[in-house]
Amino acid sequence: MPAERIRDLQSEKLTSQVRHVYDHVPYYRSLMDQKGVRPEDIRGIKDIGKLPFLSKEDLRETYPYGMLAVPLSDCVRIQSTSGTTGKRVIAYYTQHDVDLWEECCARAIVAAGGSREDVVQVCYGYGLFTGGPGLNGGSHKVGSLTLPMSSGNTDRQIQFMMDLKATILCCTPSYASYIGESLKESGYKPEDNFLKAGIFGAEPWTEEMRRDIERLLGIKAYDIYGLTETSGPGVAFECAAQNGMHINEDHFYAEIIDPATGEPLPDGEKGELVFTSLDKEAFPLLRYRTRDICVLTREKCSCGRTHVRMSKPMGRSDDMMIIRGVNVFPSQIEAVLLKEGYAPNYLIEVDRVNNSDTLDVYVELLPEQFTDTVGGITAMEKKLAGAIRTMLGIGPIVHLVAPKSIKRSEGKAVRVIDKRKLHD
Ligand code: DLL
Repeated sequence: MPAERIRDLQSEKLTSQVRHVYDHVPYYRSLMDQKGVRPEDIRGIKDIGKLPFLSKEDLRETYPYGMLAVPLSDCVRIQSTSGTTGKRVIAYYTQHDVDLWEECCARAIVAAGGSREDVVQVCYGYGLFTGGPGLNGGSHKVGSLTLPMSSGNTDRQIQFMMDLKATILCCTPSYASYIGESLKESGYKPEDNFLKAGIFGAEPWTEEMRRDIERLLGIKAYDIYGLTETSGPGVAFECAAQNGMHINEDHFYAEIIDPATGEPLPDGEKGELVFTSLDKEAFPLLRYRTRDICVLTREKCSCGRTHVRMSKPMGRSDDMMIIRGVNVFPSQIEAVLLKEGYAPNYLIEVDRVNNSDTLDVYVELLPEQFTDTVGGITAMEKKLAGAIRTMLGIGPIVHLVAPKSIKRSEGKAVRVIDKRKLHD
């Protein structure tokens, strides 16, 4: 669709979406009222800047049902983010919303060369995480044979991949790399498998990692982006040009803003990505601040698609990290330390070794916790690591260190050392 027609379509959808949200979500209505903006003031995309922003804090405030825009009985599904302590986001879907989401994922699969002739192996996690269900639904829509593997059990992944001749692999880039290494260790060469493409996302990855994975698996590796708040994966995806991800603009309107001032920035400038879902029914967020830092471009793409492209996320405007595909806030780790009776003197160290994330948490003992039996310390470390694993869903290595041994900062405490070079 030519760009002008897309804009007309977006304007049409936005005006009715704003009315829908205003009429059914009292929380957003009061935000609009506070800003002095009424649904009739929004006549099209040109007016979108008049609307208030939403952020994770608003979702926390309204947990669990406050953002719902339809009766609960119209909803058929929820999905949710990892993490607890009020950071968990619950997304609701009507059947229409599920269809729309799966359609977006189907487009990603087709853009990666998928068709009904393909065998799509989905090893994103199934369950509350959106990765598995999203790509699973997209693959069904395309008519491909879908292998609902979920993540883990790599030996079984490899067995199915080889026996059923999987042609498209969907998982996080770290897991793709791990599968590639495991194939190699099992004696397979890249040309031995039947894969032609991979659709990888949910965490930052570099061009270098792309080349590694492509070489290891003998495939073309495509990026896919999304977040639970907007449905899940499929908000944007790469085409054969592998030069930015096309945003499904007929369903999601994208803006780039200055994260400090909230001012909109022109195409080509780096800033925070903001999404408005134009036709979701149950959980239709308007001007949702993703905290992902990106650049948008409307330059013509060689694939012929006219949808705007986003760069790979280049960082975050908050302190969220993605470790082994799981969203982690330092405050979640701190909450566990306090609950387990430790002082909040800690350091989180994240690294990426052989394309796989490592998480080490250094925690100071209180003087009264100090014990000189090695066994005692090891048991305490194990217990704390278990409590953090329960909170995050991924396990750290905990190092209990002597009281006052973690360097104090004179300004803002430095809690995180991220040694991964995630952005090119
Ligand atoms: O990660 C949805 C998803 C599943 C996307 C499968 C792609 C594939 P959340 O758990 O809510 O949703 O995490 C969303 O992950 O704000 C980004 O910071 C990050 N993220 C997602 N895709 C990419 C990507 C899913 N391709 C958060 N590159 C987002 C870099 C990504 N970061």
